[in-house]
Amino acid sequence: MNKLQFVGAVRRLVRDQEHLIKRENRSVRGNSGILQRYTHPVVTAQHVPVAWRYDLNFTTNPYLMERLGVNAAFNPGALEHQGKILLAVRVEGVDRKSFFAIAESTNGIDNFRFWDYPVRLPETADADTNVYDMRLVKHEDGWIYGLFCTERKDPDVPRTDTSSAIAQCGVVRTKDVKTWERLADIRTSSPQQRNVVLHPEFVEGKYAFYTRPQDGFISTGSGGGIGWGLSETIEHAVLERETVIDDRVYHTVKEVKNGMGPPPLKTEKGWLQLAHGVRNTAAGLRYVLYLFLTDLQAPDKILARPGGYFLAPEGEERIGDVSNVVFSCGWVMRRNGDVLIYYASSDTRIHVATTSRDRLLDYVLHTPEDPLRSAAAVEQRIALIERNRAMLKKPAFRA
Ligand code: M1P
Repeated sequence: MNKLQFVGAVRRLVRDQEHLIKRENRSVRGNSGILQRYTHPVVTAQHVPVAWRYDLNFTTNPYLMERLGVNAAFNPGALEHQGKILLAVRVEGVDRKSFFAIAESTNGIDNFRFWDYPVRLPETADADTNVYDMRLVKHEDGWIYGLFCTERKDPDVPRTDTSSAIAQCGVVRTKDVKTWERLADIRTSSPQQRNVVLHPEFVEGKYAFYTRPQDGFISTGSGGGIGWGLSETIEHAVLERETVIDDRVYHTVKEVKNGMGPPPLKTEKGWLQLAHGVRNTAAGLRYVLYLFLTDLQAPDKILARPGGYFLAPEGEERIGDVSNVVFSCGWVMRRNGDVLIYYASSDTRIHVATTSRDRLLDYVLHTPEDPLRSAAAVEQRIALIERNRAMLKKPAFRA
């Protein structure tokens, strides 16, 4: 390639990316009545700016190679800020290191564009090897917090074990989503933590956290449910007591493990909670999303628990780096009650699903609970069939 061809190739890269970013995202046909899916993912590795991946200097990169490739863009925190939808995207380089970068859109459905630079996340004295899955929350104390997983190699395993790691919850805060202050990692009695979420309001005058205690890095051991704990301070948060509020249950969508998704949404009927549940299959772990409702005054008390999953991987969502996974750590409720749910599929790309506060409340309050046995599930379904047969006999349904 000569210099002229190089310039042309760079221009094509930029033009193709603009086309991708500006592509309209239409809702897809087929409606469960619960939520609306969309044709295209909203953010992918290809949305990451060309200047973050290629060396654009002909002299130092005559073949126009990606020098710092990006493998995936997934599991974003989400926030409505100054009229824009911001996603704190987990961008994963080809070297497996994840970092955070803000992508912004006006409508939250398409035209997501990364800001000029990724987030420079301050470190603690104990440097993070890998950081991921940031949950953004506007807390009533006036700060915007980002809680994320920080992972470091386990120092207590034999030298031959090069995989074992320790996962803990890191905390940063900001007012403008540009400058971040790092606080101490959260301390709990559990050996490992992932999926820690800060509740947006004080509870009993304290900071309140949803946790996911776990013994091992992948296997949760004696942990695995969604926990709850309070801390006097946020700067050095310590959860003296952690109680499991939503446990794993045999032969349900959360048999192996579960974890809180984004910070809950406040409604007049309670806090809407989105979580992921994991079960094991011959093909590996399967991650789906489920929903429940908790009490306004006591957010650790579950009021309604619809059975089954709310969203599971479909079509191309089923395939990726870690296949058969949907995972969410960000959603936004707009002032008019519209809800934008950001979920990643198979640890690879980000999608949006839209719904509304009223639909979600209807879903959590009127979807039957998991009956936990096949015979009981049949009775549940027969009761529905009988009600529907009576309905279908009405004149309006005939003709
Ligand atoms: O690979 C699926 C997900 O696995 C982990 O979630 P959990 O701790 O609940 O199993 C996380 O690493 C998450 O980032 C990932 O999407």
